[in-house]
Amino acid sequence: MKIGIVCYPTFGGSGVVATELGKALAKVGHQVHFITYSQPQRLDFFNENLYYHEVNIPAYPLFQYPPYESALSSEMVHVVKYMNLDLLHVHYAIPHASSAYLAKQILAAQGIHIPVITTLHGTDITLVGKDTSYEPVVTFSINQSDGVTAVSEFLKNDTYRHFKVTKDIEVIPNFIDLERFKKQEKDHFKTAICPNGEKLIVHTSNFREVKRIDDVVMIFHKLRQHLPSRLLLVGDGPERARIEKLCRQLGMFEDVRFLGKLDAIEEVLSVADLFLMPSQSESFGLAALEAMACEVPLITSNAGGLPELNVQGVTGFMSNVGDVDDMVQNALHILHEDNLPTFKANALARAKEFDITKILPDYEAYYERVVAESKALA
Ligand code: GMT
Repeated sequence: MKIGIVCYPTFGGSGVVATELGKALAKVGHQVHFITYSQPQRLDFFNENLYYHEVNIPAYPLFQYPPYESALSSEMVHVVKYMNLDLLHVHYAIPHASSAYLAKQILAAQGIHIPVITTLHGTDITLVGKDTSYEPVVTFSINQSDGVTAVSEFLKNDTYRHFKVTKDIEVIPNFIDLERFKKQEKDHFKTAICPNGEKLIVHTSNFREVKRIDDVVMIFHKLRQHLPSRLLLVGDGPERARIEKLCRQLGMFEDVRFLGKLDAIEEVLSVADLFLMPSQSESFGLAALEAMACEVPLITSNAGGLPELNVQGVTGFMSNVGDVDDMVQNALHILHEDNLPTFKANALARAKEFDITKILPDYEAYYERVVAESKALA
């Protein structure tokens, strides 16, 4: 199949899923065309089936806001037409699904029919999409898509709860490449960070409010009063400066390291003992799955789709959002020497259920179904 993938190219989970999906599809022989405004972060290798088309947004002094959506629709039209695509798969409702709708109409006027699949990732629904500034566009473009997927049952139900969506939504969860995300021998790194055998706690995110990084810091603050430990914070975003200040105020700056954005996150996860994700809302929790694949158990909130990933008392524990004390008690239980090896093994076993080789066929089957249905309707 010839598939166009439209995504945000940055470190965000939706861009990571879209890029890893495209890479995996290319490896099994599909031709994949990425259409976005800059090279996706994880599009980092050559494959004869992979193409990258950059959306060009000409500068014009009259525009306070460059019309990215129009440029994106135009690029979709060009790529569908000249590369003869069978399908457009857009990740994130706004503006990708709405731009795809426009591209589809332009192409239809030229006698070309292109089915569009929209994948909902979370914040496009749970946060920004509900805002009245976007809601009508989100609802319309989901309903106009030929196929819609969501990354968890939670997100599917939340979409139906908050939008007048009439389309069937197929749940296809996030996945993991276990060849890349696996525990590696990085003991020198562990010794450098934890020279006296301290436990290593890790959090990775894009440092937005929804991640509740204050809770990460407070969990660690309380934990280190019982157990010698160190905290690694990976990623960057709007909350980082404030969180650095908080760590200084709590007098624990020496035990917390901010690593910024890292490509080789699996190397850090390889030496971690515990992963924290106390999010306010989380449609799936890809970063937690990456940790599990590297044999790291979880302390998470029970928000959103996290109960579909983290198995209570098996791969880690979940607590109500903001219940820092409960999270600390559970962290101490996991980190106890008698328990840690079992939690680590369980985390890996659970991650294997989301192996990309298991999830990829679900996407392929869904593509074939949607293309066949839309041909029948054309
Ligand atoms: O987690 C983020 O803040 C990034 C965000 C995004 O919009 O790219 O990730 C969302 O999509 C991921 C991939 O499907 C999910 O694993 C994340 O749970 C989801 N984030 C939230 O729901 C907050």
